[in-house]
Amino acid sequence: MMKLHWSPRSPYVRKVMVVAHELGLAGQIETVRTVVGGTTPHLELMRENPLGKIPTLVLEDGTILYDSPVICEYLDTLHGGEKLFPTGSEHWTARRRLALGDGMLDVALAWLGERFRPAERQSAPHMALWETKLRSCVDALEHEALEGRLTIGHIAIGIALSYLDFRFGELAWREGHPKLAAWHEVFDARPSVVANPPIDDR
Ligand SMILES: N[C@@H](CCC(=O)N[C@@H](CS)C(=O)NCC(=O)O)C(=O)O
Repeated sequence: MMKLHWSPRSPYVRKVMVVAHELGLAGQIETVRTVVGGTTPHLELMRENPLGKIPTLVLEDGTILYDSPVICEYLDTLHGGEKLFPTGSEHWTARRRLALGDGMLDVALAWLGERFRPAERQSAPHMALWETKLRSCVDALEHEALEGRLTIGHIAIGIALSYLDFRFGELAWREGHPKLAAWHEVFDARPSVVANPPIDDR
């Protein structure tokens, strides 16, 4: 078994788990609930991943892999079917979309962290900037042709939009984005996505 440092709150972990399910590999992964975040360093995790971040994957031979794009790409080497990281011209589109979805998560997590700070120490200009960026991403995504076969780019974007639902419902990102909303509804119903719901467990 591989061991995955895991949390039901982490969208990066969720992306890895959706990939594992899509590829039929979920049964080969033991998930270990690992609590990170806040200001307390997770010293034990840091021995495996000096960044102290999840997801971190430990292979059977002790090899350690992070971050989530690296783990997803590794899992994609473990099967003989159609690849989530395509080759040829599709490769760069999938990669760029992966960067876009992950970038949205990076912005959303920065914003979420700011919200957890005492109100008097929160930076309104930063929060306004992060909101503008997320809205810009959703606007751009409305014009992405996301139809077609599933790639890692689709999974990253689908997970990022679901994370907006989970933590930033007030953004109401579907408003004015009917194509994207319709695409996401189908994504959200995939068994791999349904099997890995985000849960705020503390
Ligand atoms: N680029 C990383 C981001 C991972 C990440 O930031 N994970 C969060 C949890 S959602 C984390 O571990 N935060 C703890 C910390 O930054 O100290 C990836 O794609 O895996």
